[in-house]
Amino acid sequence: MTGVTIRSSGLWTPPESVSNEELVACFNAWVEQWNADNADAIAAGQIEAKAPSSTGFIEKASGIKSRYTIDKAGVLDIMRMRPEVRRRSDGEVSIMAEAGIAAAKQALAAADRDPKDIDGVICSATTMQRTYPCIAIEIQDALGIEGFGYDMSVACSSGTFGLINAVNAIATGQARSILLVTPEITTPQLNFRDRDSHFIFGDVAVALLIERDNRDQDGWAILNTKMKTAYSNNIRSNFGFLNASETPEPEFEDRYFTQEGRKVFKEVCPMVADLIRSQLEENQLAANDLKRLWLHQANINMNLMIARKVYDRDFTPDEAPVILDEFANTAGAGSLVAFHRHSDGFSDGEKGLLCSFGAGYSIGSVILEKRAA
Ligand code: CO8
Repeated sequence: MTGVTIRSSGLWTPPESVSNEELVACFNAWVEQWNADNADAIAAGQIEAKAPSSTGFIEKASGIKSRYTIDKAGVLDIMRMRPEVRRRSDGEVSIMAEAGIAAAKQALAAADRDPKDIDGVICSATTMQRTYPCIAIEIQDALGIEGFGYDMSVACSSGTFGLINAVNAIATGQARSILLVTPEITTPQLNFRDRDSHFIFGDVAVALLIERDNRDQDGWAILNTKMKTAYSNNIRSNFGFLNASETPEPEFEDRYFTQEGRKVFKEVCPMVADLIRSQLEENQLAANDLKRLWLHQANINMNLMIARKVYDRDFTPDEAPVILDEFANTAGAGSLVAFHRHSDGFSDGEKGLLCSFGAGYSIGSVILEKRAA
């Protein structure tokens, strides 16, 4: 379609990760303490006792076994239960930029490219740690890239929507090459005292180098892109710049991620399967033409259901790889991390599909074809 290629990818993970066992032990210790502190009110029927979490539930309901975090000690401290982040001066590189730069450097090295080869940086992530200047421009500056950079955000579809923006920029001649960076620092946005969601997210950064197609070099040609959004409050965060001015003042917890997980599951799975099937039809492709689906990584059962609907047959783990066990949900980065980790074994001309889905609702889907030099 466009003469655009994903040339390479890069990944950054924080050095520390938290297992389900560690997370649940902390949560349950906090619950025990909370119930003891509120024993009289609970006994009087004024408030309900809190229920413990369980590793068995988490693994079965989500497929998650561990998650990376920027600060394990803070997450597992029952007096705190959120990462502790040292406030950096304006002269220091920001946390999101630092994570993004590490992933971007890996993508550049993998393709043997230099910052002078890059025309623009798109930083696309669920949330930015500040409003301005753009994280993308900070990354651009740190890498010594001429040209432009901008931030964008479409929750869990941030990675694919960012990729599609990069594809469009190259296809229209605005740029010859773009670095897409998706740093997802999610654990500070997660309420580790909420039993329904305390296990869901992890921190990561992923980067893609996107260039004009060049058949002489390895890469992944973009055959087609598709985006869909449909408004829903079922996944929401009310964190924003108005919070400090709002009357009445929002609760501290209001800044966190919340969701109606069951509704999301029921509503999003058919939307995604329908979109992929119609995209394949529009491109005269059959599901069996796809060697692999790199799906958004929110929940293993969602991925199994969507892959089953798309392939309309049993499929192997290799056809729809899952990275939730190690990474948990990494929001907009998930499908790109699955691609980064599992893009081996393709011959020239074989195809795969990258697809994200999540808050908004939003779906971003991209058909790729392997170019082997
Ligand atoms: N331990 C033990 N039991 C539990 C726990 C727990 N931790 N939590 C809930 N339970 C219990 C419930 O109380 C319930 O008990 P009962 O049946 O007695 O009432 C039972 O387990 C079942 O509860 P649920 O129905 O809630 O459980 P589900 O099977 O639906 O699983 C999931 C919950 C895993 C959340 C599942 O619904 C899910 O993953 N849904 C899809 C959600 C999804 O994809 N969301 C996308 C969000 S990501 C996104 O879009 C990006 C947003 C931006 C990210 C920002 C970064 C932070």
